[in-house]
Amino acid sequence: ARRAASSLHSVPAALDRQQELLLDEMCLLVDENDRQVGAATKRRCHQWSDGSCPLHRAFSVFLFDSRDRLLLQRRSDVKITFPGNVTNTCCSHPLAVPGETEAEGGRGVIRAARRRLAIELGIDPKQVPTSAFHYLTRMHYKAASDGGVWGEHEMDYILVVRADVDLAPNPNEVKAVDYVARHELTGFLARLRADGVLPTPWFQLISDTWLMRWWENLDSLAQFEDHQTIHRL
Ligand code: DMA
Ligand code: MN
Repeated sequence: ARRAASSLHSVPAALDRQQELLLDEMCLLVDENDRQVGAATKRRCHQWSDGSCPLHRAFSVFLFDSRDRLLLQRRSDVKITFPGNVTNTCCSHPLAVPGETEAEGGRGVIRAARRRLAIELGIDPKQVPTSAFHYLTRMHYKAASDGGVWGEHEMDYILVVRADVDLAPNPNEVKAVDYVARHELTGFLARLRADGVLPTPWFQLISDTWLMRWWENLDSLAQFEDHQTIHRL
């Protein structure tokens, strides 16, 4: 006989096999001043307990095309943290591998960003040369994901990229992509919210704090580059 539907509630959701393998990646542990203090698995870095998890380095890419549209993604339903949420173009972590640990000028996170733009969205790294990146600033924030099992506690480098790219989204990572014009963003997010699709907490924080000012000044982003301040949000 089939089990009663109510028993589903007591069965923890199995992790997606591909996403589970990625939990073995080694992320970079940093202190509150973004000095590297070690490395730990992606699993360990995102295990939420007592209202926190280990602080690690991360990046958030905002890609704008030549028509000044922002590329947004919806996270796949098998992502371990914030599945199904709408968010900026691409987010991930620099790893404990040669090149990606380099803090100077954001060079390590830019390398990691080009790697993940290819993995998540199928963007050829040649279409996003290092020279197309602007490392603007850093944000230190913390957020629990649903269920209180997983969460984020990151030193997040914010990277703006200006490029026209060809997309081939990886369905294990991304379930939808959209280019959105500046005047469309509020309505676009409101329509998704009405359908139960939430923004990620970091995208919400960055949008609330800076996004429109950058978006209005895409041709003069250098004025927003601040590699000294760490914003605590
Ligand atoms: C982690 O993003 C980085 C930020 C800024 C939240 P993620 O959960 O999308 O990482 P990954 O793509 O490596 O799973
Ligand atoms: Mn993280």
